[in-house]
Amino acid sequence: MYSRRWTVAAVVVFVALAGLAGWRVAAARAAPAPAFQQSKGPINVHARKYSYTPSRIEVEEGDLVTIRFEADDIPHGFTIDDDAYRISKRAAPGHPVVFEFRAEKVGTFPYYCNLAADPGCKKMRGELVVRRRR
Ligand SMILES: [Cu+2]
Repeated sequence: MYSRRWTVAAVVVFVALAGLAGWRVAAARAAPAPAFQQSKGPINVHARKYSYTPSRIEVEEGDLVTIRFEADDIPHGFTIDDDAYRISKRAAPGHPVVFEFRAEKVGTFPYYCNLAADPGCKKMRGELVVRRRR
């Protein structure tokens, strides 16, 4: 009769082998593409009363994302509240901010303007979509 310890060990070995096999298959399929995509140049995001252009940013998992954030009329913010993406940037007209991050978490993450000077800013919404890499 197998002890509980051996059962656990067998499961660990199985998971490790399955993971390794899966990784090999994925690596072969992905052939020339690097595991992490380099930045494709900045994504320009404009903010003006009271919206973002674009209001949807789509990237792929693993991308190094560079955003150039520019306010066209009054100061605006670009904030994402998430454990994976803690971003809070502020741009004033004529003073764009450029920042980058690694898109490590798949999902849809809202961004918004957190500046309180103009109450209309509360309406500003966009979404960052990080697609799973195939
Ligand atoms: Cu704003």
